[in-house]
Amino acid sequence: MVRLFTAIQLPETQKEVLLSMMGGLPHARWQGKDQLHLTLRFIGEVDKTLAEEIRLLLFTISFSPFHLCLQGLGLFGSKRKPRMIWVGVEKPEPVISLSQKITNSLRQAGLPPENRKFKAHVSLARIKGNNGLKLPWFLEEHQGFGLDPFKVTEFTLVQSHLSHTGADYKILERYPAKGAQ
Ligand code: 2AM
Repeated sequence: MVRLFTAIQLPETQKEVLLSMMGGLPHARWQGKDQLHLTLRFIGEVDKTLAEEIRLLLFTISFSPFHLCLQGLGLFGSKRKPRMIWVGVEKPEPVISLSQKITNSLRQAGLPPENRKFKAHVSLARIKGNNGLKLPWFLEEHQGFGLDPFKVTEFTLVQSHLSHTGADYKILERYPAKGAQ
């Protein structure tokens, strides 16, 4: 079995800025540089035959290049028990549209849509335990945060290996936007 998801990879310069924000929060497990990405659709565990079918099927998706602007911080989980700190996307419509195209295409391989509503984000840190007053401080500190837009010219199919040290991601395939080959 292989654990798959589709994602937009971030330029090195954007990752460097995100890395520079990390720190100062007890109980936060920050994402490493190679773990930073924007998930378009989580697929999960599939057998190797289906994985190959998915790899080929995703080539049928047609999308135009678009600009993506990472902006703002948010939390998953409740206010009292936050699970994750993430960076959001300004004007996420093209990302949502691409995610929907992937979901529609994956139906042809018999994969139902995800239960949870899609929220365009880049995960920064998983939070374990109580951060006390530090988390509001962190959010306050980075209020108004935003990066320069970058051009998305492809999306990727990624394999995830889970281990006790965290997730290790390997890009299996790249799918260029129209005119970006
Ligand atoms: P996250 O960043 O919000 O945790 C690989 O696991 C990627 O797929 C992660 O970026 C993760 O999102 C995302 N993902 C979405 N749904 C998932 C799920 N049900 N289980 C694990 N990862 C999921």
